[in-house]
Amino acid sequence: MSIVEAAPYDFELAAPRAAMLIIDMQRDFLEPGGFGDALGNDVSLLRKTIAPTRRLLDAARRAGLTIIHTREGHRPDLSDLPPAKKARGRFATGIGDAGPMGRILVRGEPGHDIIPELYPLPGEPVIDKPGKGAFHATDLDAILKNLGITQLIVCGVTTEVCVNTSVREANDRGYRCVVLADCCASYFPEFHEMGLAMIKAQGAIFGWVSDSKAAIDALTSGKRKLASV
Ligand code: C5J
Repeated sequence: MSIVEAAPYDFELAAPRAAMLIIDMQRDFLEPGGFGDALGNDVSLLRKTIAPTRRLLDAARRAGLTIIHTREGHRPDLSDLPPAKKARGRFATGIGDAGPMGRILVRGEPGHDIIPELYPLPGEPVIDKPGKGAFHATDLDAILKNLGITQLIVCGVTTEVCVNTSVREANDRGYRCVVLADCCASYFPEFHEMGLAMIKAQGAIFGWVSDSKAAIDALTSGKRKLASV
């Protein structure tokens, strides 16, 4: 057992039962010319997460942690895209339409793929999710249960949308989640702060909040604890 210094109190990490969950670090959200950029967002706010997430990913891979990536997107025929989601925002260019990096949030298109800096290694599961939550209409829960995973170290974008939704879903399914503040981001910095505050409020009502350094310390030479969780 290792200790991850976290708020509202230390997170007791059991590495053999922990997975790193990297949410939606896709070109459509993080790169100029993607879906996020087309909506008028400043993607540099999200790109700040790449370096710390990469450092943690390297440490997690060295420690033999299970690594799971997610991508938000839809089938090319859009049969899994609810009309309500397609219509939301009344955007001139929306999900399924042609964008600078191919059809927006459509599986198989360049913009839908994970950014090269964090690209999955062969064997690391990639969960294609049609919704904001990583558990909705996916096999993530089955994969985690079959691997004996009970704890999630969560990174990704955006803090208040897909990260928050996924952490709430995970919490309801009995997983302990620690969300790393510098490995998550929002196009709206105040939503990032509030998204994290909501997770750790009321004695970790949905989970814990920490950072990449504390997680890397725990995975390498971190403080040890003898008790079991
Ligand atoms: C959004 C996400 N914000 N990955 N997706 O539409 O947070």
